[in-house]
Amino acid sequence: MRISVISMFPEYLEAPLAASLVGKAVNDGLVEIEVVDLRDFGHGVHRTLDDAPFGGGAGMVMMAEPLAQAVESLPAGNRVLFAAAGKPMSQDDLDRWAGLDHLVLVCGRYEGVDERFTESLIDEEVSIGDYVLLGGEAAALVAIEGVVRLLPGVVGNPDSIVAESYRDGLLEEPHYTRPSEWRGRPVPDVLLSGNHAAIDEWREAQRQERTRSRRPDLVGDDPAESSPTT
Ligand code: JF5
Repeated sequence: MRISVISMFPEYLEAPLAASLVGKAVNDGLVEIEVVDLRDFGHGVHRTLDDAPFGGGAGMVMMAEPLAQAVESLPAGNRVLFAAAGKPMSQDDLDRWAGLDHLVLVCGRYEGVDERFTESLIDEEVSIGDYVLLGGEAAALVAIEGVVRLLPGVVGNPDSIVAESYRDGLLEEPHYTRPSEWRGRPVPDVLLSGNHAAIDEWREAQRQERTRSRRPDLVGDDPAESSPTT
C-alpha cells in the first residue's frame, strides 16, 4: 500500500514516520509513505498558500488552487482531509483505508481550507476528536499508525490485532505482569489460578464494567442519548 501525506510542514512528519514499527514497515517494504511539501505548489515568489477569509473574520484560509495542484500531482487515491469539523474517525475507517492501494492524507492549517477544494477533490473529511489542533499533521500520524498496524506482516501476532479495545465494541480488560505483588498491590487472584475458563469470564466482566463506567456511549447507556421526557 502507498500513503501520501500533503503538508506545509514535512519536517513535522519525518521523525515519527521513521521511528518504531511504522518505520520498520516502511523499511520492510510493507508500505510506501511519501510526504508532499505543499509549499512547492504555493503562489508567487513567496509560495503563498493562504489568504484572508471572504466575509471577514480572524485568521487565514488555505487557498484551493495550491491544494488542488498538490492532490492532482499524485495518482488517484482515496483523499482524506483532517479537520476539527470532520466526521469522527473510527476503527471502521482505518480498516477500510488499510485495504486501499493508495491513501492520500491532506493536512490543513490556519483557520481551515477553502470549502470549494473540499467539495471538488476530497472524499472524506474526518476529525480525530473533539478538540482543536494547529494543523492536521498530528491527526494524519494517528491515522497512519492505525492503518499501518493492520497491514499484513507489520504486527507479529495477529491475535494482538483482534483482541483489542473497539474490536468487539468494548474497552480492553486490565493487564498485569511480574512481580505478582508490586508496592503492596497484588495481581487479581484469578489470573494466577490457572483456571482459563474463570480467567476468560473475569476478563469479559472487566471489559463490560470498564466500558459501562468509562464509555457508556459504547453500550447504549449514554446519558447524552437518553430519550426526551416529553
Ligand atoms: C486543522 C485547519 C485542520 O484540529 C484539527 C483536528 C481535530 N481533530 N481532528 C482534526 O485539525 C487541524 C486545523 C486547521 C485544518
